[in-house]
Amino acid sequence: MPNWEKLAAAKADWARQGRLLTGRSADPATERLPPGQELTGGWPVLDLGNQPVIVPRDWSLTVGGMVRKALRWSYADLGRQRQSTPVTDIHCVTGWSRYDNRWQGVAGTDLLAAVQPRAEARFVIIKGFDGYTTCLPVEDLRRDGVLLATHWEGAPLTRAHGGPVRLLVPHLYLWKSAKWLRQLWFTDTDVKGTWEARGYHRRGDPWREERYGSSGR
Ligand SMILES: Nc1nc2c(c(=O)[nH]1)N[C@H]1C(S)=C(S)[C@@H](COP(=O)(O)O)O[C@H]1N2
Ligand SMILES: [Mo]
Repeated sequence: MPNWEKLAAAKADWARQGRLLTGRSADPATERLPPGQELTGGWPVLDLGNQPVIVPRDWSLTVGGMVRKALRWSYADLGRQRQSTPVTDIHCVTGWSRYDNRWQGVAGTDLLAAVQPRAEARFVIIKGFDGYTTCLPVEDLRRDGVLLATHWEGAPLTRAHGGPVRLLVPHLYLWKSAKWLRQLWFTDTDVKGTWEARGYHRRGDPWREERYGSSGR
């Protein structure tokens, strides 16, 4: 069995077992560490195990679907957009959180302003160059700290962490933050991605412990 299938099977088991669930939700305004999480100083690497080699010259992002202005940005195009430098915590569904990450890139709000999603676009399907997919409500792209990230702690994002460009959605579990970002596709339907199809939650809010499958959707 390839390694990623072992990981997928293990993580599907965790979803069935409800691993790490405390049964408690928390208010991000008063509790910095979401329920069931542990603080880490390092930055673990988690992915399907086939980290694509993409040099900035070969990277581009396509954005399409239900938008008024579909676009394709090269790495240089991305660098010409307004740059944002949020500092965010990150939270992985496997149980670790890391505080105070300094990022640089293009804010989700600036991307939305450029593509102008149509009113019927309610979700965005996100694809990575390794074949990974995930899906989010469009309004989650408007939140503070959401970024097409090119830099972390003042240096270009490493390949292991999704360089040259990854998505960052810091208010949701990190599986929504696709590495080696390739495409954003706006749609009217919620589509299950790599982990959502294996028992993980459609939205993934750490303070609500939305680790695993949501009911009624
Ligand atoms: N393209 C891609 N993005 C991905 C993944 C992946 O396998 N492929 N794994 C996700 C998961 S499950 C996690 S926890 C985070 C891990 O990011 P890190 O390796 O930078 O910590 O990336 C997410 N983004
Ligand atoms: Mo993950």
